[in-house]
Amino acid sequence: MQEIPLAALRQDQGAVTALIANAHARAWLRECVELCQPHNVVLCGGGETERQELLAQGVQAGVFVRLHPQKLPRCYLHRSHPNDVARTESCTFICSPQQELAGPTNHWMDSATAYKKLRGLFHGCMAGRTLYVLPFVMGPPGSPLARVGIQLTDSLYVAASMGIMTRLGTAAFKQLGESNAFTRCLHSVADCNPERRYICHFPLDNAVWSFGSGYGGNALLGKKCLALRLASYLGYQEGWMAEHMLISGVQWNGEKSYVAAAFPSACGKTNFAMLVPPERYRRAGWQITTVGDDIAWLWVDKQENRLRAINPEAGYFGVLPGTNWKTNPNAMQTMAHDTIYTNVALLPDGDVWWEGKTDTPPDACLDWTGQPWTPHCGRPAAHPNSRFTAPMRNNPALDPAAEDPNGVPITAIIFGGRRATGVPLVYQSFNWMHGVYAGATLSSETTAAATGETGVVRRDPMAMLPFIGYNISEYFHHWFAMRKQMYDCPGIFHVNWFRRNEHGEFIWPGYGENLRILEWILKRCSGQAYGRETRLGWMPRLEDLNLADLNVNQQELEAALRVDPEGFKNEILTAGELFIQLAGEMPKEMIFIRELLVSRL
Ligand code: GTP
Ligand code: SPV
Ligand code: MN
Repeated sequence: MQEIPLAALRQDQGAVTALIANAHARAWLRECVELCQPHNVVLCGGGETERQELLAQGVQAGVFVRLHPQKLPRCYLHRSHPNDVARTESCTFICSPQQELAGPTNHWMDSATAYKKLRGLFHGCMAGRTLYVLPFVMGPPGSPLARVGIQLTDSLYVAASMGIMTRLGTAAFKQLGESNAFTRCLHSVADCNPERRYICHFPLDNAVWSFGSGYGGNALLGKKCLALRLASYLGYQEGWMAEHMLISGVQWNGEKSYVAAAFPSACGKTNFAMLVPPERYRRAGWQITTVGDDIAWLWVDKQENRLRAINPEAGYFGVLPGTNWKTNPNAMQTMAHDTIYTNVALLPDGDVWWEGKTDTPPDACLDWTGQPWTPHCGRPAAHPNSRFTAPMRNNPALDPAAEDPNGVPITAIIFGGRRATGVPLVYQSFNWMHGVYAGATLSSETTAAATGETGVVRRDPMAMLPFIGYNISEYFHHWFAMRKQMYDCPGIFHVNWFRRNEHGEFIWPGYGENLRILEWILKRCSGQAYGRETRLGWMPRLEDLNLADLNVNQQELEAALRVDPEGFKNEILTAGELFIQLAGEMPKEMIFIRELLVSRL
């Protein structure tokens, strides 16, 4: 951490040049300092000592509570403002001169209007505060896809979190060189007023201005803002893709395969990426390793014409409720040290708790807002969207290729949603085009990851509805066009772990047991498993799945696998809303596939 003297910055003196080795970055920092008028400017150079220093300062400032030093070494609790606990899609804008670029699914603001409004808000907003300069790289350094960003923020929580989630430090300037091609990320929590909250993306200027929120997806600008919204637009222009996908490695039958899976927010990516195989699979040598748990950048390599992927992030910002030693032991181990816990309950001994961590709740604790809590007080102890922020190097199942600049080859793409009824456990699309249709019409119940009502079924194309940084019809076109670069293409599958029985219980046990479905998926991709042709796609019969040692009601399981004609008809009808929304802009492939679906009814 290094203080940048304001006077030296204004005059662009040698001392500043030595610290910030890029003239464009210096000029932009100077502009932002003039605008925000911070009390002082501090450059974060990266590294462990600095991170500990930031965290210690955060404890002093009341931003962090230090947790039990033996049970949770170097772990901290952060309590957010109670109105700042999730992504706020209503305050998220794509800004461009023409609305055409943002398309029908994004909130749009004219760039000139947005800049004017935001300049007004940012003006003087950091008076008396410290501005942290955070240079970072998304992607393994040296990867052809790696991108540099610089975030300016007045939040210590954001500065500490960016140090976990990205490759943070002055090394970013080495990657950048003299180039002007870095994402300008300006951020202030200000007074955290949801009425004055704006997360504005300027795809044409490679910039993000975020005001009024400290929450992950709104404030850690390398993540959803850069690595999904801006990157998806860049990928569209340059012929690659940025997707809301996990990437995991599967060691099986002496082979190593990689899959990428897109599930909407809080629908199981982290859990699937860190899956621990059931006992019988472990004995047979199966192993799952994690490349990434939230975002994938995918491209087609020019030698083999295969789809490959990297994880642009360096850490996990994962959901806590429901996470425990049974459902996700790798996550529990990952967050056992050097982790920031956000909006969980604090136990009297300095440990933390959230719903689902243990079967029995603690007798008493402080809830996520810091109020005394007891089991029957009628409020949750942790916020439903409470999260952990942990470096990926803590993951005992980190894939050896997680840092490989050349990424990993993708054998299968899996789309999945959270649907209580109607949508079967698994099916395989007939081909790439049909798979793109399945992804484009993906639907899921809303979760606590975004503000608003939860449990409402909505269309969430490719799990990217909140993250497509440009026009959705161009985005679909791009998905179809990507096939043309590939010699062979990954199989595309659809899963639903969340179907419920008449008592409202999940039929499928999920978590580690999801490997049984993944086995069928991988075997389908290598021609080793049977698939029955149904209206929806290729589906396993019960006997095509390995269900040994699995304690599931046979009849319910058959029901979970079934496609009922009424449900299927209803899916086609409700997917029609998307077609209406896109009006005349829907790619013709989508229309043809839909016709084929209808004719199969
Ligand atoms: P984001 O970080 O918001 O993008 O979410 P994610 O897709 O990584 O979701 P995550 O894996 O964190 O899971 C969200 C919630 O779903 C947690 O409460 C999990 O315990 C629960 N969950 C994950 N996998 C399964 C599953 O296979 N079955 C059931 N029933 N619940 C699951
Ligand atoms: C999501 O909501 O999909 C997340 C959490 O992964 S956030 O980074 O806040 O977007
Ligand atoms: Mn996510």
